[in-house]
Amino acid sequence: MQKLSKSAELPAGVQAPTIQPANFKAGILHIGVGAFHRAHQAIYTEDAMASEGGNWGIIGVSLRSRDIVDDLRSQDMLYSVTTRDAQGDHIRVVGSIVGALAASVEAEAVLRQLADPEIRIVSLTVTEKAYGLDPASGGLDRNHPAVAHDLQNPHNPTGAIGFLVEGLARRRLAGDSPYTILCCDNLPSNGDVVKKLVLDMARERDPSLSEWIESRATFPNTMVDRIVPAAAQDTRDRAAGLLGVDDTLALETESFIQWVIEDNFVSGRPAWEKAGALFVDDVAPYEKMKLRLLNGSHSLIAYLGQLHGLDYVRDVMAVAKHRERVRQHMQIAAKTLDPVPGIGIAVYIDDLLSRFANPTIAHRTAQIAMDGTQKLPQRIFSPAVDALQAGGDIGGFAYVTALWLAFVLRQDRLDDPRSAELLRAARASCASANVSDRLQPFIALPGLFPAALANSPLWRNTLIEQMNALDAEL
Ligand code: CS2
Repeated sequence: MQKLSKSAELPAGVQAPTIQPANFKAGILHIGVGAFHRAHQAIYTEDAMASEGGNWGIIGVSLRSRDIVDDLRSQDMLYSVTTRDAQGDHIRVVGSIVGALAASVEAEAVLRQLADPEIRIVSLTVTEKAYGLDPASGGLDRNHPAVAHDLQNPHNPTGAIGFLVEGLARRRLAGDSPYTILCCDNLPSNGDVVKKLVLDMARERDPSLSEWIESRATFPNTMVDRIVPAAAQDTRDRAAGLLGVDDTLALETESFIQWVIEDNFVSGRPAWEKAGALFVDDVAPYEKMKLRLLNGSHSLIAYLGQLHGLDYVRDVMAVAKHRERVRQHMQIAAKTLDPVPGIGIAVYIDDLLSRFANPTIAHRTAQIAMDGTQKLPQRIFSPAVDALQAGGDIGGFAYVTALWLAFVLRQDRLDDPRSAELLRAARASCASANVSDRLQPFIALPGLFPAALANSPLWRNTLIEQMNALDAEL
């Protein structure tokens, strides 16, 4: 079958790119051009350019995979996104990506783009673990492989923070303005977090570089939301059926999409509000709501699914007692939130329950279960700390933590940057004779639990109770 390309004729019913990519120059460099970015920011950007113009084409950079870059090049940077829900399928071809680079083999080309003043925004979706954040200090983790490498080799970076800093250093040397750094990963205060990491790394090179970045660059916080499962062969087959051509990069997602952003850009931005993005002064209440209600429940669903042999989120939601657990979890997590302007929490919760149950979306519980050490702090442990301090209900948060530990205890290998430590702790835990000692090897892992939990007898006892209850249940 012929491949998707700019000369492919798209059948009626397929929404063609809303802009002519060739008419737009690049203004954004995006690091992490995976499924989420392509089904979220790339669409907002295309719609914003269609509505208000502006040279905001995206150069998609992949830090590790070359395949995605090769695939984009072989399809003239085009790919399709199908939204699926009760209303049926709607497919569009997206044209906002105007170039692609694989940083592992084209690092200098990436740095040249970062140094080019036409690039006014550098955005990122590289997943939580790629930043090299030390959970205990909130600063740079010097043992993180990319951080360690980039501190030693600042001019030849391999990691996200290293590229950002070297790009900014080149701008400063040339007398140009810095770019806005826009983190779109699911981290609390994601802009503030990345700012601290960038400043930490820059300070190691040259304190005056760090001062320049601090006074000139901006790092708006953002909340991003859209459920975008990793594509499977089914996804590509369905897309080929609708497009009449092959699309190696085809994606499927829900129709829901949300982006809340702080409006603090150094040299302009696309008119993302024309595409539905919400600009606010403070993203924190939105992001807390999303991380604790959506992502926290997602982790609950993922471990329930993994422990009960349920492959997809929708399968977990189809079991009444699990669905009820999820609803209860959202209700106790909602008690830890601040008021969110313009959003009714009860409606938000109902919407989440139906989004998770969407029978047309095949979102693997295994995908969400990955990287627990990177996800649970903001999704489960932080609300647990808030609930503990407010004398509230911590049982639900202890339950998700116990599910995660039960999952870890049952694995021979784990997808998690701290897998070796976790599996060692799991072996020690299994070997302990006394049930109340089973938690200790995990509590002893540095920075795994926030101190407010690790040092709380109430939290530890509740967690042990939940671990024992689960043993009886599983
Ligand atoms: C999920 C998120 O994989 C995960 O951990 O919880 O990717 C989730 O689907 C998105 O944040 C939804 O916006």
